[in-house]
Amino acid sequence: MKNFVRRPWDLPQRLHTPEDVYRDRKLHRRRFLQAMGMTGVAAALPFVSGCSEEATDEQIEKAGKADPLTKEQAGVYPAKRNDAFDYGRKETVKRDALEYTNFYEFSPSKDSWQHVGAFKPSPWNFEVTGLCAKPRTFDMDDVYKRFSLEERDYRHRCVETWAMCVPWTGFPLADLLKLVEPKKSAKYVAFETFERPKEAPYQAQSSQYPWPYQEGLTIGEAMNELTLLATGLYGEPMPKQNGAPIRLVVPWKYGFKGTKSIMKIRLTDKKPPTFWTTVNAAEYAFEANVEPDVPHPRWSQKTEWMLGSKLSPFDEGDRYDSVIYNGYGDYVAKLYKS
Ligand SMILES: Nc1nc2c(c(=O)[nH]1)N[C@H]1C(S)=C(S)[C@@H](COP(=O)(O)O)O[C@H]1N2
Ligand SMILES: [Mo]
Repeated sequence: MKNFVRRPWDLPQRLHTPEDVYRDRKLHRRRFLQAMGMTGVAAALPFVSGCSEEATDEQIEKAGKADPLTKEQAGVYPAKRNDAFDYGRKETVKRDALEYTNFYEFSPSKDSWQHVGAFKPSPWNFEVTGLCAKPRTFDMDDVYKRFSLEERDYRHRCVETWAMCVPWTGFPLADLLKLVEPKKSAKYVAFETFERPKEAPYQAQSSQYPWPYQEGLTIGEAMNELTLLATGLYGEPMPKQNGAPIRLVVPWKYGFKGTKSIMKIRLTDKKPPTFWTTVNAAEYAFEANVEPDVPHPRWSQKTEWMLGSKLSPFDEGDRYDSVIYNGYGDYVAKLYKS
């Protein structure tokens, strides 16, 4: 939990946070206090809450930073923005997207940035295999040299109902698949991450889970122009906790499809097993498109809340109605017409 009211001896937040963010947070704080019935005199009390020290933006950024930029990377960031995409909402504050993440290999509690210290995302190779004419292995310098990277503003929707709007740096997965020349028989693409219990503490602790994390798409979904392999976030190389050095981004599907830290891409004729369908098929389907009218067995999917907008678990946050295909129907609805 966060400190909602700073103590007199703390550095004022505005000294290390851009002014608009600071103003935003103050607004949220006021709303929270109002929701708790603490207005007027009570809101002026300096010790309303204070469970633990709030990390600074710098601490969070530093914890997630991979190695210094290589020559190849340095030329890439920030990549040219693709203006065809915009959120239609306010961009999520960087700090919030780096602080609150799902990356079970490190932690089941959204705080992976605190547990990625031993993770080594470079050097990094990933192989592309299976039903294709030219299987091959890429290292990250290959990726930076061979593909044309761009920045895209995408909405992201987690199956747990939180959402964010963030600028990814990446390139269409289709560009990579074309290079390896998929065979006609390839109907699915499977993605797999690492198995490194020495670097990933929760992977070491939770042998009941079917590591390594795996996901899959149909070949049509994988070739769709929206589907990205992302190497960066907010104009910089991908923070460790967001999936360094390369991850999948599939913005019309629930976030768990977006495999982080990919080590294998495999073309196959069979629907691949996936991490969450193996853990709980009744709750996490293979297709996993954002569909507001299809409730999760334990909660409604009709609305979503924006990361960074809740100041306590009791706060509603900024809520929006969820949209079919997360609003990307123009690009993908055709995939699901039978
Ligand atoms: N390897 C791996 N990839 C993963 C996950 C994970 O636990 N492990 N979590 C998924 C889930 S549930 C979501 S919502 C997104 C979150 O991406 P973000 O933390 O960068 O916002 O990553 C997905 N990719
Ligand atoms: Mo998620």
